[in-house]
Amino acid sequence: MTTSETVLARLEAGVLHLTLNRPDKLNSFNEEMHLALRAQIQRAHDDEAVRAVLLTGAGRGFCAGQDLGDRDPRKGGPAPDLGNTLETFYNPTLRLIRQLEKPVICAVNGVAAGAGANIAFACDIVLAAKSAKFIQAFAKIGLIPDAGGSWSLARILGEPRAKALALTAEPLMAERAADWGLIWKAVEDSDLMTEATKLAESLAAGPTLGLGLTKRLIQAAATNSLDEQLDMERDLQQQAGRSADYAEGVIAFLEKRAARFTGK
Ligand code: LHQ
Repeated sequence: MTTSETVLARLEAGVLHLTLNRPDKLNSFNEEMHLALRAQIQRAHDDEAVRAVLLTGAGRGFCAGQDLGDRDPRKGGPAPDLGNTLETFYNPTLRLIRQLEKPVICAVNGVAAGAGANIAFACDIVLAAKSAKFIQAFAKIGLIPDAGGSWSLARILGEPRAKALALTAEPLMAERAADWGLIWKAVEDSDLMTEATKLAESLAAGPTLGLGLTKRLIQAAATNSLDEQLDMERDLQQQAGRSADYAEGVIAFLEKRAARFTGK
């Protein structure tokens, strides 16, 4: 696994805490940080001890998207191939987050701009500090919304709001993002990490096999017909019904005690 100071990682109580850590650059992505984040998400896939992920940023920002200093046009040379940058760095990580059958919580601690905003929207549950804002900064530099942003904004918000945000690059404050359903909750700045950690730990202690199947099911609903979805619910419920966590959940209910889930 790639280890790097650009992404701090700590496994505690089943939660893999990941902190984007280039605070002087508002945690914008360079190649090292891309690879380090990808390696940690892959670790979350591979390591049974990881039962939830909590992603946040160090310092006053969450993530300002791509490090624009990395490809300074003043240095000359041919125009960069940004499609290749997406294919090599962003898209594999976005896909890994969506495919990970464990809850991914995002605690947006400050400004989230460009790909930084859209990586947050790819996570399963997003909490944001009330002072945080989301900016589709691409329009200011002649680019299009990437890192899945054109997909998630259009799906979650519908065309009118998606287009206005993407075309104007106007900042969207956390509370309005929550009102619009783009994120789960806006919380007091001082409560963000306590609340996000509590949520992540409670999910990590939950029936994570069933939670993972639930994530798969809800994501599939975006493209499935009702018939396809009903078939999928049948198949995944069959699988969930055979899990140790289902048996434990029912027994705990009947015995009027807290369940001890193992994620199996
Ligand atoms: C930064 C950055 C940054 C480097 C702040 N890079 N240093 C793009 C191209 C390639 C492949 C495919 O994908 C993409 C995807 C993208 O993400 S494109 C969008 C890239 N991001 C942006 O356009 C956002 C640029 N940043 C901003 O507009 C502002 O910094 C925001 C609105 C995020 C925050 O504003 P302030 O709170 O006023 O902070 P600041 O601007 O003073 O930034 C603090 C420092 O961070 C500053 O450095 P300095 O040495 O002067 O203190 C900035 O230069 C640096 N920084 N974003 N993306």
